[in-house]
Amino acid sequence: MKVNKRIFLFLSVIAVSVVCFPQQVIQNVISREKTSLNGKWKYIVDPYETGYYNYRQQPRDEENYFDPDAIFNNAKATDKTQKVEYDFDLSPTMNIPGDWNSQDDKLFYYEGTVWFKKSFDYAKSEPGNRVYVNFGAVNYRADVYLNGKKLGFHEGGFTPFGFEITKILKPKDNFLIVKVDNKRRRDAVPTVNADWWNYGGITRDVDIIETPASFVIDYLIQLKKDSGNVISGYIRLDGISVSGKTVTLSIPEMGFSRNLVTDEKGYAGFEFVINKITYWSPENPKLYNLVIKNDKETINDRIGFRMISVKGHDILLNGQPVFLKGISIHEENPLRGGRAYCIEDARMLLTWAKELGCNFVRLAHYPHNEYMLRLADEMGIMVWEENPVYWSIMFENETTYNLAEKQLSEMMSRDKNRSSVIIWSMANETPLSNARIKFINKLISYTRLTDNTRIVSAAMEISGVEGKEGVLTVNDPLVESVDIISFNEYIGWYSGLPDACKETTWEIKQDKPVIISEFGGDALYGMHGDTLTRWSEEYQENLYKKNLDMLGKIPQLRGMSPWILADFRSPRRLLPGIQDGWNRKGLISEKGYKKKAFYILQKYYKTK
Ligand code: GCB
Repeated sequence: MKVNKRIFLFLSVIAVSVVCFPQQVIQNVISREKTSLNGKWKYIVDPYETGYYNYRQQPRDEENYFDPDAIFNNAKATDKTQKVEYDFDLSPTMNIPGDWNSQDDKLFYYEGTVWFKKSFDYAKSEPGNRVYVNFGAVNYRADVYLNGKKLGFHEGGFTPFGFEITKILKPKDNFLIVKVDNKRRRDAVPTVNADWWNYGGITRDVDIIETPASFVIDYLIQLKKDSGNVISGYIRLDGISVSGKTVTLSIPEMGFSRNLVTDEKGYAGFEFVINKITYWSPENPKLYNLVIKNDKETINDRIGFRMISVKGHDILLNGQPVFLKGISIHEENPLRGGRAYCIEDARMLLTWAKELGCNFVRLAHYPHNEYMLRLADEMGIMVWEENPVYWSIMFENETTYNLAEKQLSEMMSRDKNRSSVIIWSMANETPLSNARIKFINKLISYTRLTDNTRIVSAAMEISGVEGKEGVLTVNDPLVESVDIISFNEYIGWYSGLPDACKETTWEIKQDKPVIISEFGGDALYGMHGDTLTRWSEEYQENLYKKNLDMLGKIPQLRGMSPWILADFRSPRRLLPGIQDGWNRKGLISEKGYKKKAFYILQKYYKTK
């Protein structure tokens, strides 16, 4: 291959910039001034990453010349002698947001690189304004280019990121190109093995956000820890002159309004006493309008105020003991067989949870889209949010730790204003080792330092008590570090038959509340048999009955989130005619039909 020839052919266009732009996470993207880039995007499937690596396997975005073979350059042959081996204009389109697996049959099992392109014009409403591009999430790694310039990359499939594009944006004919790569990696978070579909693509909203030269990039507002009437938080400006600015914060319904003056970093903390607050709760999910006014911008949000804590065996919501009637949920719309991404998907899933009688959901096993949290706020559903530290990630690897902490911090940053979020979960079913306990304890320290108002937990595993037949416990040093002891148990499915529940007792010595973060078993909707026939609805129904009887005897039991609301896709589930690529532990089938066990749990929750 002769690189020189290529340079010659495209001499008219000079060097690509490799400077990356800082990543910025903007608080409350949903209610900002924005232009959606959702809709049809062109895409090119590139399994060998030809558009990214040259034939010496060097990234083309590190070359110091214009390379037409670099797909992010969106090159076009301009005379008959030229050769360009791709063409977005001749390529198919796909809906964004949306995973590629459910939109193109050829990509159902695909794990690799797909390039996406969106062209757009953009006229700023004021010349001095700044402009950002924001992605709700891209699974798993995104390399982002605008008009041939690299904006940067983001790793982690479930959290938002964005870049400022003020200097590159043109009024006409911008082309935004994203290289999306969902190859699983041993050192990534999550790692190569997980029990869910590795949906690839730009799976959440893409927006252009326009802001004044200095703008409120972030804010926090909540009840101060251990206080029922002190509202505290901060606002933070970003821009060139952020010092000494006045920003007004008001909650009209409380008759509250205050001017905050920023320090030299653009930060203004606040703390004020409000004596009459209607607390947010599942029974009365009261949200207050919050208005933040800064010079030329107004930001609106809806905020609930509530206290959550643990005391002895109890979980206290606004000072009162509460039982978490929950269900686990994957971010999937089973009816569509793809990633859930919009408010309608969220409404379907959370309405099912409400019908079941839930006041709590566990959003497993990674941060779900923001609509879920906002709707949970509105519907009065408490939420467990989870970092994708799942099974056997590389606990001894520093890169892996950094990736885990980054995703945790992005999740916490996005959802810190949601009253529905009561629990930050660090991990799920991770194998005991020194490296792992160090890793998770470090995440816990990070979490507590960042947010002292919520509860910390992790889904742990169980083991037998030595010398005591049929007695189970949680023998994991993590029980000392978490606020709530949560564990997954599969008695009647992975261990023994449902009747084994009758012979099982629990010995949990810590004076902490206990949540069963998972239990359950598979059933194919419409398959019937006796209570011993695997995969039948009757088996699952009986398994629920027996487990609920057994778990009810744990004195510290303060909640549960059985596995799982609806059947979900998993490449690990291979049994033809029954699983066909679906994990069948749903209480609702992939077509939306309720299985018998649904009604058992619903009845149980009525008594709670
Ligand atoms: C578990 C995992 C969950 C699986 C589930 C199952 O323990 O936490 O991700 O999907 O079991 O169905 O086996």
